[in-house]
Amino acid sequence: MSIQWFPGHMTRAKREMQERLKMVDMVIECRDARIPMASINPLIFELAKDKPKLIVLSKLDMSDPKATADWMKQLSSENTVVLALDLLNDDTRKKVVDGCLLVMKPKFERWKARGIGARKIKAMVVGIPNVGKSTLINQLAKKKVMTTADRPGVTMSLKWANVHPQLDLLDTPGVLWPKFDEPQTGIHLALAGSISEKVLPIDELAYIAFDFVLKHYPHSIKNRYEYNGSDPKEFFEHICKLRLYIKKDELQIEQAYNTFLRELKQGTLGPMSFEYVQDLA
Ligand SMILES: Nc1nc2c(ncn2[C@@H]2O[C@H](COP(=O)(O)OP(=O)(O)OP(=O)(O)O)[C@@H](O)[C@H]2O)c(=O)[nH]1
Ligand SMILES: [Mg+2]
Repeated sequence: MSIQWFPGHMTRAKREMQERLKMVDMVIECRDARIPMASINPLIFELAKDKPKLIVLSKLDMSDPKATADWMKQLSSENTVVLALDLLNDDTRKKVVDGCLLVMKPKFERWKARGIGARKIKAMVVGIPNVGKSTLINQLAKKKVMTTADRPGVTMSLKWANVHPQLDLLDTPGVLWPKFDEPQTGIHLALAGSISEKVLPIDELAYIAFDFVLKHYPHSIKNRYEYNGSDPKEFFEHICKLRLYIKKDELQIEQAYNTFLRELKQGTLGPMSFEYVQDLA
């Protein structure tokens, strides 16, 4: 399966982000807790590699708690602090501000040694589409300063927000990269909703998703769809009958694919992750 999705605004955004990176003290990298590997943007990762970094694993509420705990350990390092958050419900403001202060501490100390007083932190919020960058900024600002929606490609330009006495945040558009080296990456992005579904062959993705869920979370299939078998064709036909996706005696199989993928992506089947530390090569 070959997946490509790189709208024009992303090329522009990448160029602008490269410019603005020089002016910021640190980077807040939002990743989806369900896909902490596929939601790394290698372009940004490379550009920002020397900056202090706070990684925020968003959508904690939708992820597999065990898998996310493993990722938090795996991703922490000397100049990287990792938080896992349900951005909509956790005490996001306090945790993110504390995380920024912690990761900036060595820099503050260097400034102090050179006689420069502590000043407001300027942080750029980066990440692939739909991971919650604008949501995080709104939670910090305690009001809706950025537009958010459950589809990729909502934010189209860079915008500063004054969110806290110690912190200014720069919202950026979700940026992907022109080509995925690993087809697996594209599949994971699609399962989590960070790539437009229109660029994918829906039947292929639905079959892959079914096999994955059956392997890792078999109970969710049983509970949600009252299906006990293991045959994808039979499963999607079963959904058609269960949900009455039938027109003139014909099963509307595409509708079953769409329903299953949508419910998976929205977390209706229960919390699950699509990537595990154990699968790292
Ligand atoms: N359940 C859950 N939903 C979240 C969380 N964080 C964000 N969302 C939802 O995810 C969707 C995308 O959020 P946005 O803040 O628009 O994402 P973005 O990264 O700014 O997306 P782009 O601007 O398209 O790059 C919205 O519907 C949010 O409500 C979370 O922690 N848990
Ligand atoms: Mg946004």
